[in-house]
Amino acid sequence: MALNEAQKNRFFQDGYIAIKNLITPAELSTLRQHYEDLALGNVPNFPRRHLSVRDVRELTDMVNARQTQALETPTPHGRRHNRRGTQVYPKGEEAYEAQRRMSVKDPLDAVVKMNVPSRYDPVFDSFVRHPKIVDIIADLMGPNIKLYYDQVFAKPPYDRANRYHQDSVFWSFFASNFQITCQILLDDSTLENGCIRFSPGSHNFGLIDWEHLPYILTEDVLEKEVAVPLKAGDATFHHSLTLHCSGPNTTPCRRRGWSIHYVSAETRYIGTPKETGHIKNLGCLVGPEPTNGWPLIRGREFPACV
Ligand SMILES: O=C(O)CCC(=O)C(=O)O
Repeated sequence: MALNEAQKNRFFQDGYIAIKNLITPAELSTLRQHYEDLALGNVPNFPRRHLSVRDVRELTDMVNARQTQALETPTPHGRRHNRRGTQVYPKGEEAYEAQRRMSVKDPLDAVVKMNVPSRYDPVFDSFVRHPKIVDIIADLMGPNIKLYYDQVFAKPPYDRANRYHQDSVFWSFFASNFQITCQILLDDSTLENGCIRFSPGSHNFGLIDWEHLPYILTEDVLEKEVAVPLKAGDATFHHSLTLHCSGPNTTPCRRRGWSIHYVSAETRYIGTPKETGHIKNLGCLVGPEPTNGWPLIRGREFPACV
């Protein structure tokens, strides 16, 4: 057992736990080096479509803004949050609009997100299978574990806040709403550079769609929000129903968090044809179809499941 009873209880009570020093400084520096190789195009088979870079996203934002102008003006939502349409996000990004539009000197600072590094890099792959992570997942989820997906939230200098969400809202093709994300910090995360923030106990609210989100994020719920600043090499583990967000990066330094999303191998896949097409494009399958298509990390597979 990797977690003690108190840690397990805390995960199921709050919907998340933080683990200090999950990886060693040497492991951290290897991961950073391999991240750089992927990001800078030194890994020839890594498709560029798996990288979101700032310029492209800013353009996309501008197009979206034109289409949803009525929703774009933020209004206060509690003391420390704003609301844009039905989206609730930490305050503070507005002050950094000009810095966000400045061109970057270091190409790594253009990266907003990297998708599925574990599919293309043996070091990332070895970590998604590493007992020090998988033992914790097994303690919380059971012995049969698959990898759904992994992604690096790179949060470049002056990047925007990440809105409040439940991961399960994006994953309706799974018949269960219990997946677990392990996020390993590749840089120190602080209140200033947009550390992750959780709404403790919110995994007990059930699945909440976007339309209803602002009505669950009431003043009393938002007041209980817990920001979790961590050192590089530390990690958080969170339930896929736990409401979470991250603040804007108000600093000139990036804040990378590598999120590894695990799913129980006993989870039925119920995706529509459209979702199945989307999943095939994501590049996270090892089989031809989503049913029995995701990489087995530990234990065994089940019929009609992932
Ligand atoms: O790092 C972030 O900003 C957000 C992370 C997140 O939403 C996740 O890992 O599910």
